[in-house]
Amino acid sequence: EKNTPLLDELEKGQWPSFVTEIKRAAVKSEAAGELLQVLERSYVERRGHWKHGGIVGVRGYGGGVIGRYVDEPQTYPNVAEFHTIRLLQPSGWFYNTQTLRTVCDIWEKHGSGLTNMHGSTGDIILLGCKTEEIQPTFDEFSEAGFDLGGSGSCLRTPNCCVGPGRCEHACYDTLEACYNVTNEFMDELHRPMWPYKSKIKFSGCANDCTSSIARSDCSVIGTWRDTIRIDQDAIKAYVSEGFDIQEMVCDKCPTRCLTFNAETQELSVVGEDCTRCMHCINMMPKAVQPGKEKGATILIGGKSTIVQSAFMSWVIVPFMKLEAEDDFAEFKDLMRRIWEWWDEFGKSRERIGETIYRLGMTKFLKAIEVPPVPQMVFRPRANPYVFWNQDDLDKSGTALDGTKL
Ligand code: SRM
Ligand code: SF4
Repeated sequence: EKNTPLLDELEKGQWPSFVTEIKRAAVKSEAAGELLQVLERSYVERRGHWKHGGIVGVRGYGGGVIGRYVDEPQTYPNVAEFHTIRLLQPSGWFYNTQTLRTVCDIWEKHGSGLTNMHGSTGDIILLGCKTEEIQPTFDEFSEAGFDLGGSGSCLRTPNCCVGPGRCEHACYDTLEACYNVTNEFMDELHRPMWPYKSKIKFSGCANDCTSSIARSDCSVIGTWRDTIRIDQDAIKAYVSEGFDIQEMVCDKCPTRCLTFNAETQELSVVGEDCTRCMHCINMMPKAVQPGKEKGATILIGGKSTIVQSAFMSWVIVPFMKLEAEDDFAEFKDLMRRIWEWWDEFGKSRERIGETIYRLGMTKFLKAIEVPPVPQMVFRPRANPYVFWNQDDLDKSGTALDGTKL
């Protein structure tokens, strides 16, 4: 066992440590052992030792494997090639233990044994594969019922919230939608052909547990078309427990569409003013539920920071039903029209949101044959990750970290 004093420090905090996990893997895997050495050295020298790129992959596919090489292969022969393989995850990350064992067994046989379950797009990530082992790894996973995930300028692995699998808020079956749409677009997923990547995420309601609005080019967010349902007996039960409905719910409703009558202890809503934000439902799940006519809002353009800064996606279809195969067909048609326009006009490394930003929403809507409606947002909000609280500001208008505002 080699000395890794800096990595050892990382095991001392209160959270489970990736260092501990890599050390456990190193008992069986020489690659994992060498990975610890490379990492320790990077902390000492304060520089990385990984090179990125190179064409590696499996027959018939263009993406799914990302090339990684260490910059001193003679010193670290076991991680000289340390490629990453992405596998499509099951919707909602539901596995039985037998499936998990299969994943681990195949991966220990062919690779470093290290995984990242799950990567932040959603895939099963297998870390550290030699070039010669990529095809045999894929073949065996393929036999076991798995397929490669997305990487490069293609559709990335679609992802969904746990939805009706465990959550009463779900306004459509996110698991089915994700599975159905992923299967339809296998070609787009496996063969990079676009200006850059494109992501779809499915959230069952406006709580948006996949953070689709900030992390996907197309966000599919559950909603309802009619009015929230209120159970007045359950409202009274909340009151009797000492819950302050006026302060905690009505005063925090963004459109002030709720009224609580303290005398009758009844809650009422002006349906057309409600923006379906989920606040009242989150606060009183036993008393308030979504309406009955459920579906999803389709939003476009979310992404991270490069080219034009971070965008949050914005509404293009306020309501679409997502139940029957016909509904899914409508969604898939829409996606095809969107990608066709972007493929024609998008510049290299430009996400769809950035192409719309550059050329204008009018041109985009015309091309995808979606009529303008008032629910559409004028333009995306930028910087979804940066929030300033009053406490963070001092009187001179400088943030505590020194940034001039
Ligand atoms: Fe990412 C680039 C890893 C999820 C936005 N991302 C990269 C590169 C290629 C950067 C690099 O050279 O190191 C990484 C390659 C990794 C490798 O060698 O395997 C990389 N991104 C990852 C993963 C593996 C991190 C993780 O461990 O979870 C995630 C994919 C795992 C998976 O498939 O499950 C991963 N990347 C994301 C997400 C989150 C998401 O998908 O929900 C984002 C924000 C959403 C988005 O796409 O905008 C994201 N990655 C980026 C971007 C910025 C794109 C943009 O248009 O602004 C880049 C490009 C860059 O930084 O130059 C990038
Ligand atoms: Fe439940 Fe909504 Fe979160 Fe999905 S996004 S898990 S439906 S709260």
